[in-house]
Amino acid sequence: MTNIHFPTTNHHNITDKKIYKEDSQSIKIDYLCAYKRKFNFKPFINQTMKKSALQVARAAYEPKLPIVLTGAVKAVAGEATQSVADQDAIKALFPNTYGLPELVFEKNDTPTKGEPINVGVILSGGQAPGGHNVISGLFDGIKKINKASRLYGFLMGPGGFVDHKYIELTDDIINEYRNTGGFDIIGSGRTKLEKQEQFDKGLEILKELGIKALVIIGGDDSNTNAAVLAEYYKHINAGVQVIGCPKTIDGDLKNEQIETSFGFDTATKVYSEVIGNIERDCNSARKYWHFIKLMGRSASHIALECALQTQPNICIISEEVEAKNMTLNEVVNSIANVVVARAEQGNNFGTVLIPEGLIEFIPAVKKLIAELNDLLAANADEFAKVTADQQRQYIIDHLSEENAAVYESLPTGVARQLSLDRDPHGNVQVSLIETEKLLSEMVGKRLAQLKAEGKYNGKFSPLHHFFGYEGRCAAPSNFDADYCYALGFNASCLINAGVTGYMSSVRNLTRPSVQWIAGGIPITMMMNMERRNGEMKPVIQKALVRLNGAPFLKFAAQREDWAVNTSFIYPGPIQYFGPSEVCDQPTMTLKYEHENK
Ligand code: FBP
Repeated sequence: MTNIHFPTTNHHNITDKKIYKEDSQSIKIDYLCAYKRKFNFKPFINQTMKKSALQVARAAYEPKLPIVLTGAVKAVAGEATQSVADQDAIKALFPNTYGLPELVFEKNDTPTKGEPINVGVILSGGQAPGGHNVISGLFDGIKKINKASRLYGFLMGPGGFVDHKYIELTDDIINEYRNTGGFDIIGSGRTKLEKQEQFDKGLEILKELGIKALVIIGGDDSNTNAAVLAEYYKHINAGVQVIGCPKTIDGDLKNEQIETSFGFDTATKVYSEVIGNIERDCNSARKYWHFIKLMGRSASHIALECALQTQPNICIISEEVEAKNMTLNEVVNSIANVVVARAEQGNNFGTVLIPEGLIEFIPAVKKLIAELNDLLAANADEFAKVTADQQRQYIIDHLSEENAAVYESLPTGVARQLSLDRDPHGNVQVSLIETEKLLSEMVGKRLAQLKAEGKYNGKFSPLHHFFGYEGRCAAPSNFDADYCYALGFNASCLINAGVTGYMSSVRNLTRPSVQWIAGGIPITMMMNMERRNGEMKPVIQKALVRLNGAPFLKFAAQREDWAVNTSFIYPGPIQYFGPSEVCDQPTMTLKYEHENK
């Protein structure tokens, strides 16, 4: 029986009537759907879920844990830590959780049986393959500590925590979701947890359910919030631990201690498969230039990894554009030059990879966005009253002369997108900006100019693609299935060790999973101060592509060859069963980053 809970003051438990029939290929699960009507959320409620053959086979996959986590563990503490930058400011803001030591789990010869513990879990932000395995690892971990432990999932992200919407995650639910993609077990959301009222409201439900630890599975912003929440609960002696887990397909939540965020592996493999297919089509038809935008709100890790896997003719790396102080026209010219060079060899086709965050990295646009952020934050009420057709002029009138000129020079659609609502964390919603079309249009214009000057005589037919949502919920690769399960299981060990304000850390990831190292990293260690919505805030430092890092250098050493020659690689789909060299490879980014370690 599954208990569903309503956010009423009395918290009536409505016991579901469940009909559960199973045959070899399909499972029908039908739940009384009062719950669905109330929350408009269906974690497999009242759905007929037919399963594909792969889903059925994949359900039987047993993720491999680091060997150390298969028995009793003890937490071994290292030296006290400090934040990556702005130490005084971060220390002052986190007096209770700053400077904690790194932890590594080691085998414990005396097995310890823990007390039952109730734990809450939240999925926060964009989906990433493997989230369900983090939850199943956490579930198995707390049950191993004590069978009477219970896991509660807050619905649709941090909002469910604040609004007291939750579900108890029981064995039968967890088993439905093992090794599956998506976040649909409890849903996800982008509500920003930042206000004391939210923390206090959340604490009410934690107390009511006897929850002693909360696990927040999210990206840099959500883990920043986890650190703030951990600090607050420690400060008020709430008796609740907060643990983070590193999630994001973008790959930008990583550092010396967190080698990669989960989901990056699977998502980049999915995109690389499709890019490879496009390359093969491109090489067969020989008549199109494919402009492919890839997700990755800020950092270009996804584009870079896909380039390493598929060897396209061009891949723009936003961080390089910024470092070289390039203008949009210079980016366009660099693409046009390759189109011309290929046309000279009779090759009027090619592939261009574009990171979705590119526009924000063009230095002039970056300055403009910084001023826009402050302007919109400071004048939010006034701006809300400006009619849609007057907004452009309002912005131009209120910007500095330099930024107003840049704003005016952008295509209207792009300019408008820059001034639209930010996500709750203050980010421009770059996935809505059609950079691939903007660039191909500008390249087309440049080529027309060159043609008029007699410098180009080719044919340019662009096609456009955007890959992002296609990869975020894919069935996790073996790497992500194992990594995520280990992160969740490891989180249960951190809970059992009694710590708070830590991120679950599993390292040594280019080695077989049994050799992975498990432990915890104080979240404050990853923080610095950044300007957000017009104010300086403590945040986890985003990991951008390092231009002196091995993955970028490998790419840079080969890209001229890839540009003119057709050196495409076709990675094909993720393989879940078969030889290890096909099924268990980590990303090239991870491999190259580890090569010299
Ligand atoms: P997270 O940082 O929350 O993991 O999300 C990343 C991402 O997939 C970006 O790549 C993309 O820009 C954004 O989410 C899209 O957001 P939304 O899901 O709200 O459309």
